[in-house]
Amino acid sequence: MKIKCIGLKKIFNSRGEETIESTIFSNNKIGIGSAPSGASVGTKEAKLVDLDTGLKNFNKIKNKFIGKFNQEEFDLLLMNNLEKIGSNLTTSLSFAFFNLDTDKFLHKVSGEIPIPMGNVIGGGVHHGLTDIQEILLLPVKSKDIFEGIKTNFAIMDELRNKYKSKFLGVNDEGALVMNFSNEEALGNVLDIAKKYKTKLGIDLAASELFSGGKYIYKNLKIGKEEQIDLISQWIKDYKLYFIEDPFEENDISGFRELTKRFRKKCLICGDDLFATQITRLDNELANACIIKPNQVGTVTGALECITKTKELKMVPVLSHRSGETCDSTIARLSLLTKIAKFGISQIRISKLNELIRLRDLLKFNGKRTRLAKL
Ligand code: 2PG
Ligand code: MG
Repeated sequence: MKIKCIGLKKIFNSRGEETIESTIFSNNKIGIGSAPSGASVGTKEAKLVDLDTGLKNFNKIKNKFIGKFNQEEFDLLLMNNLEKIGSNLTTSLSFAFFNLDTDKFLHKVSGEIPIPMGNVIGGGVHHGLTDIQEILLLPVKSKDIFEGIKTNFAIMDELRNKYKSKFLGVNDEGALVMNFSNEEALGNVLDIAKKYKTKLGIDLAASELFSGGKYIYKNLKIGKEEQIDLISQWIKDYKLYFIEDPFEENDISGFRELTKRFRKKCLICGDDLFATQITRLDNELANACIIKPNQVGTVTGALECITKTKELKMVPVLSHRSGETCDSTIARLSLLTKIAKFGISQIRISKLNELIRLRDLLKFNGKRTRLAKL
């Protein structure tokens, strides 16, 4: 791919924060990409640089990016300059390059569309009342992607209507803010989800709860051992099938013990733990891995992590961030994974609708499409 010109501009994400949109011009093609941003950010994520500094530094080296590249070469050049330009720029530029031509990528994928996993109740640092950052729905019995998205919306609607007086609004990710304790939230969602044959998950984002050697909840302060017991109890009581970051990112023994106990029954998933870095992957600590391209900084880094995750017999989960734009690159990348964690409502719908579009495109290319099975 021959790059003729690159344009960068500031735009806004769903939280009203500034981010970068990159436009890359090739011979007769244009690729556009923008970077999301997290609120519960792991310490192992690719380096962020203040946007204005990143832009200033990129302008000094922009010429190096004009010419002929493939994705790996382009991304390597970006990573060599990560310290100066930051992951916001590298991600948006890498997405833009990828979007110049997605035909080859789409020819390589199977017809499997990932299950849309979305958070119905939100809390933690994404704003909300529960300590649990996300209560997640996994419509595993849905026939196809359209039905899966519809099921998540139906459960969300039913929950809001049933508990009208407890509904306080929506949070950063468009999830409901409900006046429930953690256990009430889990129990009430489970009651409704059961009717729709939908499995439940959580993202505890536990690094955000951990301080001074303790996990600190609104009404509870516990040590590492008790945390393992609490999560084990929740898995049993609320039939949790997916548990993301139940421990802070350095609580290796917690991850190891929970995975030992439950690896056959459910997905124990590392987000801050692995930070989409292949060198951090370990299938004794978890059997699933969150893939967030901006944690590693490029499409190439994310693809490598998906491949390694599969080699280790772990389940890769392509995920959005809490601050998002309408960029739908991750919908395309998620075709290599079994679960797409894109939220349910509001701006999140841009990526979910892209999955519906991709389903039809793949069908048009002669592939037999189906929703992934876990
Ligand atoms: C997470 C994400 C997305 P954030 O923790 O998995 O839901 O949140 O982007 O704030 O890290
Ligand atoms: Mg997470």
